[in-house]
Amino acid sequence: MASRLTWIIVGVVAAVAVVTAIVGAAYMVHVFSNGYYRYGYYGGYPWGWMWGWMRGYGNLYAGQQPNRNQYGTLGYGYFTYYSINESLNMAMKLPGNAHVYPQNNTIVFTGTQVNLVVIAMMRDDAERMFNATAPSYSHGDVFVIYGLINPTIVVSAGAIIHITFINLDDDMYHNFVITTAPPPYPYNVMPYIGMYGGMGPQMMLYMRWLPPANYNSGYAYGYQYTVSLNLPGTYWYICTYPGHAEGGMYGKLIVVGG
Ligand SMILES: [Cu+2]
Repeated sequence: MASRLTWIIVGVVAAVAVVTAIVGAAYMVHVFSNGYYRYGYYGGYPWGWMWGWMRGYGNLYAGQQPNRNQYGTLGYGYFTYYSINESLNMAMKLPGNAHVYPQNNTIVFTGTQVNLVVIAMMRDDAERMFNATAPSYSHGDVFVIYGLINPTIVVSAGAIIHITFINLDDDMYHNFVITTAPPPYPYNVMPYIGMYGGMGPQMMLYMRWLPPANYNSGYAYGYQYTVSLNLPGTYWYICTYPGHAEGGMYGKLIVVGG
């Protein structure tokens, strides 16, 4: 009788151990495969996934609605892949309601629908490929928008801004985040714009970092989302990867009243 009870206990303990191991392994796969990309703005660590989830940011991934605040709305986001050639074509396909002023490094959009194709790459590559001049504050990586480097973008209040962000850099993570916090930016820009404080006073509309493009396969990571800014004023678009905004990976976004 005693030996039978012993075997039952051993069996139950073994079953619990096996289930724990399977669930634990599955959880770690989930964290490493999804957490890094979804919650890269927390630093890309596995516990960043937990942190984001606990703080209620557990929905920042393709197809769901990340956030909304008094400044505007960040709509549904989609994580996509683009061929590098297609990306360059899109980057130069100027919409009819965009007016480019290269001498002022400014693009003015009229109307209520704004299509913004944004490329991230190294400054020297951008200058060579687009025959453009980067602002003097740019030292490292930059944004290219319709052939201009870190241009000032002017849109109307309430316009629906369709952002297509593509990372064409071959060795760096980048994102495209809109904030009210002005330059100069510190090395670690995320606390500065209120990221760790949730929707802090200077926090705005954000997305995760995108991995570098793969030039061997010819594909790049992209993220599409829509933004609507209701309050006229001066905003900034920045990359939140540590050191990038500090090195000049930012530009001005002006929202004019209707
Ligand atoms: Cu960056």
